[in-house]
Amino acid sequence: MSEFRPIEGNFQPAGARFAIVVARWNGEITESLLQGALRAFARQGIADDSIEVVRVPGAFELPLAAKKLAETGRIDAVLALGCVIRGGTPHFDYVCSECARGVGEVALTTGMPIAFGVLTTDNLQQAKDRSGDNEENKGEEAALCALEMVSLFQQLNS
Ligand code: INI
Repeated sequence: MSEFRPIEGNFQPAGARFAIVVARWNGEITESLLQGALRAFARQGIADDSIEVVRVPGAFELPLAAKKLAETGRIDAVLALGCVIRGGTPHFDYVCSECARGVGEVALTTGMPIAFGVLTTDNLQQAKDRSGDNEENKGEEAALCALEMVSLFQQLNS
């Protein structure tokens, strides 16, 4: 039997602080993603005053706001929440790819976990299906991801 014990995070990092950046585009959906994230945090005992909520115009702006927050020094992880719904032009592809690329770049350049809670869907129904009051909610998934990554980093730093 292997003697290796994997190092992995849990959902209750000590004294952690979070920022949630929410895009206003498709606001009905992104507000539901925010509610999902807040539900997940509350379930894990994260106090409201450990969470900052910041709004930006659209998904394209999420990476820059995440970078700004990461650089404040008062946050341990950022959640980027947005919703891009396919339209009839290539605009969708540009917004999606720049948002995803940017979020990844911010995580790597700042060294901070940035959870990618951005829906990229073909239609409104798909977005509703992934932002409801259940475990499919991608905001909830992003919060759990951020909690786990902060906990993991705390262990790796100790
Ligand atoms: N932003 C979104 O978050 N979702 C969308 O579906 C969307 N569409 O379809 O255009 C969108 N566009 C705005 C974009 O994110 C920027 O805010 C805008 O281009 C200004 O930089």
